[in-house]
Amino acid sequence: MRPLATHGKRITDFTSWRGLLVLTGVLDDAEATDSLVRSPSGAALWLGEVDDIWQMGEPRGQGGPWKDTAVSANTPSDPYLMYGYDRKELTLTTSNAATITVEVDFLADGTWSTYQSFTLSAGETLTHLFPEGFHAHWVRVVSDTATTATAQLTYGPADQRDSFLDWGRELGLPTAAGRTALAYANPDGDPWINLFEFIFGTDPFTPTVWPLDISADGMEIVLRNLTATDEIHVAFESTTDLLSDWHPRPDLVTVHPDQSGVSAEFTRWHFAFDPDDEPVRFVRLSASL
Ligand SMILES: [Ca+2]
Repeated sequence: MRPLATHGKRITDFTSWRGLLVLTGVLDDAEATDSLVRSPSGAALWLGEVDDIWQMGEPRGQGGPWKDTAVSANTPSDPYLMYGYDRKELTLTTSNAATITVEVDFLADGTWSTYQSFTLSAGETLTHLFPEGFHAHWVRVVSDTATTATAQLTYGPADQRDSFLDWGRELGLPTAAGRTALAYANPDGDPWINLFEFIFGTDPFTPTVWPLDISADGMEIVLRNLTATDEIHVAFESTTDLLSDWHPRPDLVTVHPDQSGVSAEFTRWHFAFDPDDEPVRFVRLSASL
């Protein structure tokens, strides 16, 4: 058993047909290719080779044999699959001081070898990165002490998720039509399309009141921390007379000194006004995919 790909696609059904692999869940706006068969009603199927699965995204995942699990001394956990993943990181936590030994079964033949033992104090969390190129088929853990412990593994590059689509899926928003359709939909009919609900961290099903605080010296707003892989670009733009062009003004934006009440995935920003030499300033927030 080994993973071939981790894809994040919404595959609702699959089958084989005349030696081909057939998948459902084609995006409404997917480009026409030789692999797609579309009916007059628009429903589409993907037909390809089983080996095409290798191209759908490097295997990755998170899980493990223990999660806040009450464990007995010297009793190995269930085996957990390790084979086929590239980067492998282990997180161990224990409520009581314990030595937790990681064992691996290299060949899936039931022969367990000690990989390494980790001695943890009560309440300690330890993270261990397996060496590059280390491969085994199964991994399990065993504690020398009865305790409540967690052993979780993070496999593969963690940065290939689409956080915007993940956000939509978790909230039950329709995501089959892709990022753009998700971004522009506005199920609660407030002034904010889903793209801004994602950036503000607001509920796309409940109309949101004006999310800005404005005072004499500037504007405050809490925004989601975006990375390059999110492929969402946010800019503060400004003009002093509405007649000239809007200009991005990153120079006026600073991290607000007060981050109270702001969760780790967000930052409160301050967009500065200067009432002395700029009696009027218009500000807008732009976002693009
Ligand atoms: Ca909305």
